[in-house]
This record gives sequence, C-alpha cells and structure tokens, in this order.
Amino acid sequence: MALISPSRRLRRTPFSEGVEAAGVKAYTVYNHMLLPTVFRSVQEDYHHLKQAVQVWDVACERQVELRGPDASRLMQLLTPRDMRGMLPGQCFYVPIVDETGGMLNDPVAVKLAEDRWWISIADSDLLYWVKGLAYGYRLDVLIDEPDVSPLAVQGPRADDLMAAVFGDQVGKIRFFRFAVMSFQGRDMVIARSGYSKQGGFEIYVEGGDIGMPLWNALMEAGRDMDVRAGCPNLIERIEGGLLSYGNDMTDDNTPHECGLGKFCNTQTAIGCIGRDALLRVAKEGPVKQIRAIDIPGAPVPGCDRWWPLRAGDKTVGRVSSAAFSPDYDTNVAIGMVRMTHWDDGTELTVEAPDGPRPAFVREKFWI
Ligand code: THG
Repeated sequence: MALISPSRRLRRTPFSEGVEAAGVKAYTVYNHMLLPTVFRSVQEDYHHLKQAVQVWDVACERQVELRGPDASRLMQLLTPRDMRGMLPGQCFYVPIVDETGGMLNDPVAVKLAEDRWWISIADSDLLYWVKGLAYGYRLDVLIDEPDVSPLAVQGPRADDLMAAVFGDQVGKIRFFRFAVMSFQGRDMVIARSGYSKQGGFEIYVEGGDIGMPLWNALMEAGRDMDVRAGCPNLIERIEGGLLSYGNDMTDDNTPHECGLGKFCNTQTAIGCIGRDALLRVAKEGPVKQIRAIDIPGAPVPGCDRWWPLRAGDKTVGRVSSAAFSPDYDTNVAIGMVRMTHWDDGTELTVEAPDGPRPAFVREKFWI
C-alpha cells in the first residue's frame, strides 16, 4: 500500500515522538488519530508482548467526558448494561447501541465520580451521538473530548515496570478498577485493563505536555526488563477474542450477535435507548453470532475485507479478522456465523483472497 499523507486532520499524539524514535514501521488511523500497528514485525512484537512488557501509544482511545447532575442518567441512556451498581473507581466494558439495537461503539466506561465519567471509545464518532442525546433530552450535563490520552503498559512484566515508576501501591489495583497516582506532581488515573490478555495497566494521561516525560520514564525504568514500544497486536487480540469495532462488528449487529449479551441487562437497564429492540432479540436469541474460526495451513494474507464463509454453495457467515499464530501453528480468526452452522467443530470453507480453504468453527477463543 502507498503511504498516508500527514495532515492536521490526522492527529498525532502526545507520544508520537517516542513512537517514532522507537522505529514504528506502520500506522493505522483510529478516531482520526495515529495508532501504531507494527514495530519490528507483527510476529516479533507478538512474542515480545507475551514474554516481557511493552508501552503502547493508545491515545486514539479518546475519551467522551460527561460532567454534571445528569451524567449518570445519560450513561444509562447510552448502554443496555445496568450501571446502577457501578461505583466511582470502577471501569465497565459497555456496549453502546442505537434505537434499533445496533452497535455504535464498545467502549470502556470509567466512573470518576457520581457526576463525572469518561467513555473510552473504540473507532466511531460517538461524541456526536452523546451530544445529540443530551441536547434532545435537555439534560444538565457537559460533554466534550478532554485532553486525555491513554498509555497502556502490557505484558507479564507490567506490574514490575509500573511499580518502578509509580511505587508498589500500583500492584494493588484490581482488574477493571482504577486508582489515582502521582507522576512528577501530576495526578493520573491508572486502571488495570488493556487491549490484550497478557495483563497490565492503562494510564489516562491528562495534558499532552506530560506525555513524553512519562513515556521516557517508563522506557528508562524498564531498561533491565526488556521494555519496548509496542501496540495492540493483531495475533494476540484474535487469540484472546478481543473484538475490533468496524472490523468484527458494525451498527448492523446487536450486542448479542457480538457475544456481548453478558454485558447487557436489558430488563433492568431502564431508559436505555434501543431497549425494546434488544428485548425482542434477547427473547428470540440471535440468528448469527461471533465465533472463533480456525483456518489450518499456510499463513493467510491480511484481512482488509470480509471473507465469505460457505457451506456447500450457501454463504453462512464471514471472517472479519485473521492472522497466523506461531504459538498455535494455525491461522486464528474471528468470524460471524449463522446459527445453523455455529456449533463447535463445524467445517466450512473460507473464501480467502488467495483461494478457498477449510475453516473450523470453535466454541472458544485460544486465550
Ligand atoms: N481500553 C480503553 N479504551 C478502549 C479499549 C481498551 N477503547 C477502544 C477499545 N479498546 C474498546 N474495545 C474493547 C474491547 C475489549 C475490552 C476493552 C475494550 C476488554 N475486554 C476484556 C475481555 O473481553 O476479556 C474484559 C471485559 C470485562 O470483563 O469487563 O478489555 O482496551 N481504555
């Protein structure tokens, strides 16, 4: 592919300088912002992520901030997950749906206070939907995109690296909880979360000016831990079944089709937009659903369009993400498969760009 032209519409991040010094080889665009995708190679980055610790520029996980007396009411309008039990200090993975029950985003909601939230969004312009709802419902809430840029620290040695910079207290943070910790006199929200199954943290860096000082401190502190610049890894995230909005699902899919029914409490999420539509699909059950797909054999090419899944001459689904996994010695993939063909072990044919090949539906992802 040709190169992407830089411009002010394609936003750099507070960490771009460090990413470039570390030798980034490829970027994608996410929320109109640069997101690194490769440092050495996708496979080398993958092995290193599973063995050591990486620092990821995920500033493109932009925040939609809700602030004011109606912030909680707005949050519950946005998602079919029941938000009533959520306390400040917690993070929830929340499907966001439209009035038809279609997925608009799958962010992490961060509850900072009873009247203040960050919604850490996937790749769609959620800000406009949120602003439109607040305006239409005449809610008493301020909504904007603050200067907050997540920096992720992921991998088996993430606890060691974070303790070296923030102190041992950071190790006490539980999964999907956050604490506020200080770096060079600046408060930072630090959550145990991240877009990998290797464990780690996400630092919500407030103010772009402190981005490079923090990046450099992590790199220095991690010198004897084999720390490297990294990024969300295609192979690892498929093995872990972490979904990518826009690739694996769109606004044509309900959360139930995405396997996100466990994050929906449609009965009790009173007031949520799309509730009636979701109550119907929750009762009947989805007719197609996300599945792990195993494609044995030689490495497949990059998946930049949906690959049809066929049973005989019938199309019964699609593959939306695929990569060769060195650890499992097969191509791991994510697909959406019709109910008639979604049982564990079902053999299908995937129409990859280099020709048809056997594909097997799996009950579970690899990690
Ligand atoms: N962290 C933050 N913001 C994000 C992402 C993130 N915004 C964009 C994107 N990632 C949103 N999508 C996801 C997808 C999966 C998860 C988080 C965000 C995730 N899932 C875990 C899982 O499926 O195992 C845990 C879910 C749970 O148990 O609650 O972490 O990564 N800040």
